[in-house]
Amino acid sequence: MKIEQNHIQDTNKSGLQSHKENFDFLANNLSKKGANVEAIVSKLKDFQVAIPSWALGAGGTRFGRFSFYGEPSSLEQKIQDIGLIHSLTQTAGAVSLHIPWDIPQDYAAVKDLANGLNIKFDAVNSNTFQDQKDAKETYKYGSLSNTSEAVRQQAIQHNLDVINIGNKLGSKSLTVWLADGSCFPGQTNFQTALQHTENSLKDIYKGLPDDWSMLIEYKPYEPNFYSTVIQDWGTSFMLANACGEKAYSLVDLGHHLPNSNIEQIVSVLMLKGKLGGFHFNDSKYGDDDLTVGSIKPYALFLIFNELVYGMQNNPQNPDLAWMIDASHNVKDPLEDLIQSLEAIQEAYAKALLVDQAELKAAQLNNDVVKCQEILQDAYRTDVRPLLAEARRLAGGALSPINAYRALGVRDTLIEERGKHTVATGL
Ligand code: AOS
Ligand code: ZN
Ligand code: ZN
Repeated sequence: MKIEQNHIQDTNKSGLQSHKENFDFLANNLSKKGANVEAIVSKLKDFQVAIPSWALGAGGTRFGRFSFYGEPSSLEQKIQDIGLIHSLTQTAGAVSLHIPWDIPQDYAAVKDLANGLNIKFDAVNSNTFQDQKDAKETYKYGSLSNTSEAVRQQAIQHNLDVINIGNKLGSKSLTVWLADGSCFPGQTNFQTALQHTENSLKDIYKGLPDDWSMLIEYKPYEPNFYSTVIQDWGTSFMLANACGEKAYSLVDLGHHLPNSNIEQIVSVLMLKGKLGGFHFNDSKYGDDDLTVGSIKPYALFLIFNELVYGMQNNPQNPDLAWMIDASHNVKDPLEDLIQSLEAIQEAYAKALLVDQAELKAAQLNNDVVKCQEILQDAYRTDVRPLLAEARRLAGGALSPINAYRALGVRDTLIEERGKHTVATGL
């Protein structure tokens, strides 16, 4: 299935007049406050977030998995699904592949397909947290940190293979997330595990093309429940520094202990030029991978406020690889992704509304109340007409969810692919 431009325009028709009124009203008010509305809308239009190939099927837990029907069963179908949400939102112009779940059979065909849908290949993800079919060594007791040299070599080689695959598709970064750690005190030697990990990462780094970056993800626990080798941003930052200038930390919103000040982590990493990638999701308890903005939208806004500040003030930090890293048990995965994209754009738009000069002046005066007023005034603004306008200008839907339903996308996918489908991957 492909969504044609004229179908999107048809679904937009009935809402166009009221959108125009809402947008003009908001734009007027914001302009009076000194905001450059045109610049904000154009920034929203340019902001693209990668969709990971594992987010397109219904998720699940060890307690069960319920199909949503019509799920993609090949890499081509996954890219087609991203094409569908991209045509409606104009925000999902990239895919992040997971190897070995998504090894292309025919590279030229996969590239052509993505090209035709305006989808780029973002970071490629390696997988050393599962044993692969016919693999000689097992990752049961770790991969890059394993006490066995043969296991470490196999995991290093896998990462080099992933770089090679990504290179053929035009990717420019490798994301390394390790499940390595221990479940019980005494099970591993912390120092040895970290040292092995550092050396292994350095070996992978040696195989990184010049124009590539390596993104090192951290996570405090799960699947290991006592210790994780790369447990926090400090460890990831240290490893990135040890590897070299093309290595960066990657922040996943779900990978922090409760109440961590993620916006401060983002800010420090950007100051040091070491924030390379970002995984969006939301959570109540741990790495819940819920829809972005569904639980803590204010925290998301505060994080975006630091991201925007960093993008404007930290030329030492590279452009970030943005990705949604979510999974869901009870929603249509495509609707879930549309909601996540909307929440990301909303937080970004609100952060763009913060008057940085005014905030700085209030900070210099130690006017604590004023500082809070400035942030909350931006946060409380209903920016949805700005998002809709950015989408409209780019040829997308005024309301992607409504259009998705009106166009009967899921029903068509079920017709095409059948009811009893199982997506590959997680
Ligand atoms: C795992 O918790 C991490 O968030 C990874 O980024 C990602 O979810 C994993 O690589 C998926 O396979
Ligand atoms: Zn992640
Ligand atoms: Zn995660």
